[in-house]
Amino acid sequence: MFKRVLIANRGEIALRIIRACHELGIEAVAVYSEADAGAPYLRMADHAVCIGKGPASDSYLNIPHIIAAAEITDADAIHPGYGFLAENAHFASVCRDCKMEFIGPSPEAMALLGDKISCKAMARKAKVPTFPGTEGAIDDIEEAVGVAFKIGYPVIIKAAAGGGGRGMRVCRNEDDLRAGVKKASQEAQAAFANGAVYIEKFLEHARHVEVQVIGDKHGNAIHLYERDCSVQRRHQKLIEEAPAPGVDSRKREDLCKSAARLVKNAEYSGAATVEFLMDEKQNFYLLEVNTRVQVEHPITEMITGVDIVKTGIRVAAGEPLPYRQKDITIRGHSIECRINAEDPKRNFAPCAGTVERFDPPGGPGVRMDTHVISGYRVPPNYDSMIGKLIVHADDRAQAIARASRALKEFRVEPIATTIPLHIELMANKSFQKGGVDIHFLERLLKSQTT
Ligand code: MV4
Repeated sequence: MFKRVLIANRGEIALRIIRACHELGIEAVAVYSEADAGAPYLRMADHAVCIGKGPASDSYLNIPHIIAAAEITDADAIHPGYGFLAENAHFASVCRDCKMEFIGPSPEAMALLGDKISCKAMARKAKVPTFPGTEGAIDDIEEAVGVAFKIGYPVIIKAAAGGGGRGMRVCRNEDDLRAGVKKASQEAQAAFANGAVYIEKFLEHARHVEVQVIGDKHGNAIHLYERDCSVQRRHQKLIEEAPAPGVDSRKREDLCKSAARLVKNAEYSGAATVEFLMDEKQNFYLLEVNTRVQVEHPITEMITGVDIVKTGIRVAAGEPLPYRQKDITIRGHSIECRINAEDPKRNFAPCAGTVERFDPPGGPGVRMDTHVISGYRVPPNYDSMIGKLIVHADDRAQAIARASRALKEFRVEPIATTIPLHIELMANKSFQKGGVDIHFLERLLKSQTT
C-alpha cells in the first residue's frame, strides 16, 4: 500500500480523499492555491503545500507545480479527484514518467474511453447499445448527409474530444447539418485541439442514467448499479439518486452488465462512470464514459456499502478488487442534493464571500460531504459547490421525506444557496412520482418566471 498520497484537488473532494487515506493508514498531502490558503479542511491533511496563485491554471491545473509538490513531500501516488486534471491523459502519463502512481486508469485506457469516437467503437464491439450514426469521424459531408438521411432527423453533431455537453449541435434538417458540421469541427479544433466530429440520432426526451463501475489491474471489473441524474440545469446536476426510479430489475441487470463489460474490455482500472440516455420504454444508449470518481459517488456508496474512494486507492496500489459482482446488492434508496453558493432567484449567480453561519443537518440517514464550516470564505475562483447533502432511507418516498427534513434543518448565512430550490423540488409532485426527464428542471424554472 502507498505510504503518502498527494491530493491534486481542493474542497469537499480533497477532504473526502484525505478521510479515505487516513482510514487506509496512508498519509495525505494536500495542495492549495493562494485563494485557498488557510482553508480549514487543509488542517485535516498531514502536510499542505502551496502550489501557486488563485487561477486554476497557475495551481490545480499546473502539472509541474503539482509534480514538484509530490517530489518534495516524497509522495508515492497522486489522487486527482474530479475536474481539474482528473481526465487529462497527459497528466496521467507524466505521473507514470515521474514514478508516481496516478490513482485512476492508465493513460491508455483513459484516452481510449475519453475519446468519444474510440469509446463508441469499443462499445459496439462489447455489444453495449449506442445511438445509430456515423461509425467514426466525419471526413466527407456527403457521407454524413447520407447517414442522417438513413437514421432520420433530428441528429446531433458531437465532438470526439467534447463531453459534459460541450461541443454539441442539434440538427433538424439537412441544411442545419451541412452548416453545422464545418462549424462544429472548427469549434472543436479551437476548444480541444481535436476537430474530429461525428453524428448520431438525437433523442428528445430522455433520462440521464449512469452506472458506477470499478476495475482492477488483474482484469476484473464490476458495476455498483446505477444513478439517475436527470435533474440538471445547463449540464450541471442538482440532484442525483440511486437506484434510478422506474427501471425494472431485468433492464437494470442488462444496463449495469453492459457498463461493466465495456470497462472490462478496455482493461480499465479504477473507478469510472458509464453514462446513458434512457427513453420511456427503458431503451438505453451509451453517451460517454467519465474516467474518474464523480461528485455523486456517495449515493452509490450509501446503497451498496462500498467505499468507492478507498477501493479506488486499493486497486491503484495493485490489490485485486475486494468484491465480486455477486457480493454487490442494493439496500434502500439514496438522494444527493448539491448545495451551491448560487442564488436560484438571480439566475444562479454565484455568491462568493464569508459563510458566517454554517449549521449542517444531522440525524439518522444523513451524510454531509463538505469542507465548509462557520467562518469559511468561499473563494470566487472555483465552482460554487459548498457541500453535498446525502440521505439514505429504506425506500424512495422515505428518502425524499428525509432529504426534505434535513434541508429544512440546514442553516447557511448570509450567502444565498440552492437549499430553498431543493426544498421545493422535494415537494414537487412530478419529482415525487419519479422518472423526470433531463428537461424537467429548466421547464420548471421557466414556468416560474412567467
Ligand atoms: C445526447 C442527447 C440526445 N441524443 N445525445 C449532453 C451531455 C453529453 N453527455 C451528451 N448530452 C446529450 N447527448 C443524443 N444522441 C441529449 C444530451 C443532453 C443531455 C444528456 C444528459 C443530461 C442532460 C442533457 C441535457 C441536454 C442534452
